[in-house]
Amino acid sequence: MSVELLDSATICSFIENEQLFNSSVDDQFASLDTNGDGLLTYSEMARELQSLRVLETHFDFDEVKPSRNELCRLYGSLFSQFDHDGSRSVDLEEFRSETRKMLMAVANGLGFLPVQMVLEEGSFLKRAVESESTKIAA
Ligand SMILES: [Ca+2]
Repeated sequence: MSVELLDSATICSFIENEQLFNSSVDDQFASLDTNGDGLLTYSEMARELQSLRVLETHFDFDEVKPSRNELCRLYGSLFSQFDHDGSRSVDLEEFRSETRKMLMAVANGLGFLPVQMVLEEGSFLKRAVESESTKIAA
């Protein structure tokens, strides 16, 4: 984990770089798909859902700790956001489009002022920051 400065432009340029974005999403999908059947079940998604939860707490100003039941409900509703056709599993197409939507939402929430965030190694936001810094170096 590292602390990075993030602004909406960084996230937007990451999403707009289709090749980089798709390969990042594909990597993430493959690492979550532990049985390699090309579909993510709820339990395979659990790790990703938890990292989204971490994201959400950054935007949560009142520090209310949710109960276990509330967390289950939250993960369940996040999962069904990904599972567009309600098949109880998430395919690559669904994963791509929902990840894009969520990153857009983060970008909109950030606005123009950079915000410091704790980012996990290999997370989408971390990749966005890395791609931005290599662009500046180049
Ligand atoms: Ca699977």
